[in-house]
Amino acid sequence: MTLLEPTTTASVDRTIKLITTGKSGGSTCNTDLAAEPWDFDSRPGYGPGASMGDVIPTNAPRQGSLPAEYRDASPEELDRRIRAVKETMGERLVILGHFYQRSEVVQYADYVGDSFQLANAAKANPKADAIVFCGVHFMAETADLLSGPDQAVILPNLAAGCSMADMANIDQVEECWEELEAQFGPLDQPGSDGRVPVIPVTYMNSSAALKAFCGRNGGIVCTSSNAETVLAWAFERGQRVLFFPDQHLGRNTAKAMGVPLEQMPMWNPNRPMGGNDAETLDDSQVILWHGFCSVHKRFTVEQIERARVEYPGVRVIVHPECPMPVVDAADEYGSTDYISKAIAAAPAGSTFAIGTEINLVQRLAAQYPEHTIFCLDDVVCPCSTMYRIHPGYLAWVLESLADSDSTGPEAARVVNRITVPAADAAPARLALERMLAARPPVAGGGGIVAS
Ligand code: CIZ
Repeated sequence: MTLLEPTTTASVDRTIKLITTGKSGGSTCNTDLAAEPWDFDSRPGYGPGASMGDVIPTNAPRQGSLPAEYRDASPEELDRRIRAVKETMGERLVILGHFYQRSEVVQYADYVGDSFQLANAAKANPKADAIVFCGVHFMAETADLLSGPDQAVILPNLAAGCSMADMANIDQVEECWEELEAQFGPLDQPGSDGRVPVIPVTYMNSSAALKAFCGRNGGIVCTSSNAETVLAWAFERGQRVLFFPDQHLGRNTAKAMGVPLEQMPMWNPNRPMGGNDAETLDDSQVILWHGFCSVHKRFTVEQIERARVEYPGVRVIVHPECPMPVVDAADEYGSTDYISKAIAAAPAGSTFAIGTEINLVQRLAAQYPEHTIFCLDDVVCPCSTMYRIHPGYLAWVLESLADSDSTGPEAARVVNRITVPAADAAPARLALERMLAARPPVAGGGGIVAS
């Protein structure tokens, strides 16, 4: 877990404001990024940024209007109010900040890390009544699964979803499972090799309902740090894997393990049999769900070629949610944790071109001034759902907690609590426990060097 300096010097928000007001060169993927997130709470959609072209589900959680006192407050006033609640609540409050969160919010976080590290931080702080997760919805759900029943996990803005997680919903996955059962016969019956026909594997970036589906059906969860170990676990138990929602993580990982591309058909949930014929499915080893991350989809081989021309000797590291040609063209690929550790371990004067979300890249560049670190994509395009969290929402959820604190728990005003329904919680935890048993966390692990 990285504890960052409490600084806002690395600010994507400030970069965006400078660009959109013409005070500096460069470009952003959307001029709406200069607006405040509450301007988007009354409209359906992911908000400005890399996911804005994605179709938001009709039942996606919506955030009600943020009270004017928080919308109108200056950054200095919000800072004073947030720090006052932190001071009053002490260890009864834990604030978690995801690597991709804006620096103006991350500066208040007690822990900064990836989704699974942060869910574990919630678990490691049993004295905290309130865990405020400055990340996106599935991350808060995971924290709820791992934290105690009396701990409230709070997402400051309910519109902070994840477009990739939304690309696989439980109804679609259950339909897919029925179709696979029609194709392969009972999916819980091992064949002559002792393996069942299909093991479902879900990426951490998925709803708790999908994690529960995996728990109920002999499946498992993976992170971008342990996907190879988890796939190996699944192949020991199954003849093939159904991998959702991110096709790229599934493809990049399985390819590195030697699975031929022609044995990785894509499952399109809008087409019968996912758009495949029986023979293709019979021959498959990994069935890849048609999902992707709109941030990582922006990275291209041309950007890597340009970086190599402009910075001879540059070390290119990309995230495994990037498309396969980008991963193949990079020097290395790995999770956010892998990227952060690779930079921390490099000799001074190294140059890095990084293919992941810009908030993390800018913060790493500020944290390690002895290196040259830049984002492969020179268009500033943050994650649109992380963007929905702003210090104004953080102050609002914290002051609501502090109000309830002074009048007793019976008057609790815990706003934006995220709770996984009881029926899903136990099987979702089972799928997470299988992941931990498949690969107990090892400090420094996680990266795979591309061949
Ligand atoms: O698990 C996470 O937090 C994400 C989004 C990716 C990663 O590599 O850490």
